[in-house]
Amino acid sequence: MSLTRRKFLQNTGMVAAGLATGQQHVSHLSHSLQSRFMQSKVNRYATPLLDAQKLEKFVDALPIPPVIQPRGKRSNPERPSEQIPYYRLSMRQITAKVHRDVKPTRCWGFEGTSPGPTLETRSSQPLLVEWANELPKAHLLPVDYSIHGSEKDKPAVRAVTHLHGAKVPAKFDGYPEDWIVPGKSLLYYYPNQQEAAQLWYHDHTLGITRLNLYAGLFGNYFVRDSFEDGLNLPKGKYEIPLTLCDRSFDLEGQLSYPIAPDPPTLWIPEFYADASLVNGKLFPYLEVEPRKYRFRLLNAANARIFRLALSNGQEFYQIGTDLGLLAAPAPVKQVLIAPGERADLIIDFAGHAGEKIVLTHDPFEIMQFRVSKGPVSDTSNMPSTLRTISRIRESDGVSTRILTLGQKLDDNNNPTLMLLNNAHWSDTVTENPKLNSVEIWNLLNFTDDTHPIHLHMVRFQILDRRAFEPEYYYQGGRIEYIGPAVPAPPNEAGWKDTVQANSGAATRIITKFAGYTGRYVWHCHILEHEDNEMMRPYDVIAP
Ligand SMILES: [Cu+2]
Repeated sequence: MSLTRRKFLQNTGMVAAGLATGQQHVSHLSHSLQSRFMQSKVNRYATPLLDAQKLEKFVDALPIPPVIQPRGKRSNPERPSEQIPYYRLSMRQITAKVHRDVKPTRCWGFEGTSPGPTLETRSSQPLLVEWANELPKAHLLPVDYSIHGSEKDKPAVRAVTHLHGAKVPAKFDGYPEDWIVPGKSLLYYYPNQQEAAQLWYHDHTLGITRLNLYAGLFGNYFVRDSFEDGLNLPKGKYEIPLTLCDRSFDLEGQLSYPIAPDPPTLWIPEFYADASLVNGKLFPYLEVEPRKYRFRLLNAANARIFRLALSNGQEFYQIGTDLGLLAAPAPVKQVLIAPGERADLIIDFAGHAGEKIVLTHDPFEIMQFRVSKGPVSDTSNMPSTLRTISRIRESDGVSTRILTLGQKLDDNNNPTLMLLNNAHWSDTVTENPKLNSVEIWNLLNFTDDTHPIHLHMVRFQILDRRAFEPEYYYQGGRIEYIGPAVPAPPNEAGWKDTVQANSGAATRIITKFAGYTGRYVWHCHILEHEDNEMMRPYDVIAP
């Protein structure tokens, strides 16, 4: 335990209390405290900020990241006689134009763009990616050396890429400690033995993931399959990726990330800004035809949960979740998408020829759709049933793990770190499911935040969410439910890899640990939380 951590524990009396009850470290931050915290410690920027809301909106066309082509073929590490596509994606410092009236922004991207290029592949088509760190030696953003894994003896610039949603052998998963320095690269093998889905690649370096993603290190990776092809969903120029993240800029157009001013930590508990980039642009517009479009949404923000709707109140359809299609389209008027999650949407602009429709997040405008006059012919289809999703039966679960989501506070009730099951990253592994076993994980959230919890390697289903009384748990480890078990709504009833675990609720997920044995991680996808201990290794062990 570092001195810093011990000091916090002693300051808050958590060491003694913890020994007495076994339930230490789990604390509850009230809304008023949280807002006081936000005012007192957050929003500290080194330089004045650009008021992005004052920029002229909808003056830049929505960029679509290019699709990357393989550089050639190389041997499959599993079957050396087979030649498979080989890609190379290099991380470099670049400049980007985020808006017509904002000066060019220094950021980090892959192959010269942020978001990086989109990788398109097919189910069961294995491939290799060489992730090359060609970044400069100095970080773009202030590094907090008091965070675990990010101490002064580590080089400031480190990177390791994880393919979110991929079922891959552990050594190619982008383990947070497998980072490399500028000038080095990692050759990763992706079997793609999984169904069609929107995956995404992003940095996962221990202690600085929030900074590396903020700088721009992420991109999309689509797995396609013949089943999905057969549905005749909108495709080609009618299928558009929308990658969202919020950012702050200084008056020179440079990325600005706030720091807490009090030593010893620069860490802030969550990053929020009131302007959002879509595919790297602020307030872009997209010209569309009066017909159906398929939008592949990705929330790549550090902490922002987007509540997306259309300005005309129009209904649209969610047809897929993190790991592929739902059983049937779910009609929605808004969609709530947390960091790490994906949403596959169909919006039908037929009947709206000539209109301008804005995609909104609560009171904020995100982007504009300009519907052309038409008429057009639309031969695409949105079937009323999409596919069969067999539910994993609760009775197949060999065990239920109770896992707490908590935080530690300092004397002033400011969060100092976030914890899963009261354990630190470096503590002994406690989650060790057997390969091909089914487990239920019951996530008890003792904080005021929704935590998007992500498990690597597996796909899971949401069983239910249910309010519980924290006091009973503090006092005796008893889960006292105080509300009905609410099953996942239709638009969450598919295969997931990230789940919104809401405040005061027990969120139960069920999964079969199919795939590979080895060491993976599970963590909160609020990147400030993930970097400050809300991440744990887990082992899939041989049965
Ligand atoms: Cu969290």
